[in-house]
Amino acid sequence: MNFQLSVLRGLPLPCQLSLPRGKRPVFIASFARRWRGREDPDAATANHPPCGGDARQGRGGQRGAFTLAIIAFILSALASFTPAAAAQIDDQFRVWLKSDLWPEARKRGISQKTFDAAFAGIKPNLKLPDLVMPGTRPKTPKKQHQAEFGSPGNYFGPLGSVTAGARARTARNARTLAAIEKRFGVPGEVVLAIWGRESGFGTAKIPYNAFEVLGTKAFMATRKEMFRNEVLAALEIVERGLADAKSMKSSWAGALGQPQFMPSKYLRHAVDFDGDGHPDIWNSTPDTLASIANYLAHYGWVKGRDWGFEVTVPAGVSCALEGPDRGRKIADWAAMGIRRVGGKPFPAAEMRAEGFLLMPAGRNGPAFIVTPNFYVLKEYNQSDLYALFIAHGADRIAYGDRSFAGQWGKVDELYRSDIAAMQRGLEKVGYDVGGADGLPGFKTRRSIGDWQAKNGRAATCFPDRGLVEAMR
Ligand SMILES: [Ca+2]
Repeated sequence: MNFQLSVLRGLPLPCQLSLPRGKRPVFIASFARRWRGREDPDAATANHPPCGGDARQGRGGQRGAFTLAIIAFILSALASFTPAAAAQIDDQFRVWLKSDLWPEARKRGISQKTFDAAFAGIKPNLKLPDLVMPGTRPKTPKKQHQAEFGSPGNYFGPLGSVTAGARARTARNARTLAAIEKRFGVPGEVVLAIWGRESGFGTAKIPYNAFEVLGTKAFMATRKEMFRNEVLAALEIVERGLADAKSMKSSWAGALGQPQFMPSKYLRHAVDFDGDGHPDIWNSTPDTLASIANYLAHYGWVKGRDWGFEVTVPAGVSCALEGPDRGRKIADWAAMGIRRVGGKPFPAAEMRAEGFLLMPAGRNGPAFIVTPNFYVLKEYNQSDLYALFIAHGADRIAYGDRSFAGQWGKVDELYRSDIAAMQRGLEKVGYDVGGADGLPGFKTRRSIGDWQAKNGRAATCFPDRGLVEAMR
């Protein structure tokens, strides 16, 4: 039943059958055939479109029966239609595998044996999010599937379980973590925080077959090309004997194992650290922890540098100065009046090095001076809040629980489509928002601040309803 409903969610209703013939998806055509099959002049539904404004309702007492007949018809049509539609998508998927994906896989050195093993019994999983039914157009998502760009303060809810879970595992993994820090230069608490955040230290269920998820998404997701590369990388993992196809479990987004690596990241960064020759990020804790550290090392983790510091920013320093491309010596930020919270000075070695202003909620939340290591954390997940969660969580694991000194203010709840519209408005008047994607990243935040200052408003560097309205 769930399966049928999930198929139906993505389907146009019968009133949308009048697509141009060339663009009509196969399964809609089949629905149309069935619909036409019911066009009996004697039936209550005769000449009556299933929805739309042309319903002739002049039949008085027949109206109730008419409505019931419509409902009965739709229910029976849907009941018989759904499995057929699903079967047609399955067929299209098999054709795509054979005639589209397989030739490219073969060119990349994947054997028939590997390909067949990976896709044996695999059907598209139509319950996955962000799918585009064959022959239809993607819709702009209104709801946020992932929490990273929601209300900033809410993001830190799971911090307690991550820090407690990490502390409970520190002693048990102390030798491994020390060996990892020695080899990769990444502190154990950072690795633990990522492990906890990504998979609850390996306790989270990672239930999907990676080939089902990646195959479905490469076939029919909004970002097909990205997933096509990932499914090919997943095939390479099997081809090289690093993992077998059936044990490659992933999230609904196709991220593998306890560190939640996409397959291409696995190929580049997963390492064997327990000595059995296989980088097993599904079952081996040493492999999982070392692979996380190796990932960060590859992206340039600077050994011996902190990730950053919470600070206070004087009113005279613009929030629009934030961003990884606007670095200054931390001593220069200090000279502008920026201070660490709690009264400690910046460490002397850090004062001489480069730092960056970070204000994830603009003037509406805590502020930070971060180091390049913060941006290495963002390579794991392109969200300031994610990186801050890991960084702050690592501090708590190492130094004990403490909260941010700054308060996360209340922010207007906005849909991504609202923010995207505001971003397009800013783009129209010449601001760089890093792409109108509905996500308030640093380019959007500082462009907001610059626009506000130029238009005589208080610079908050964060989207709000008033701004969305002003940009319409
Ligand atoms: Ca291993």
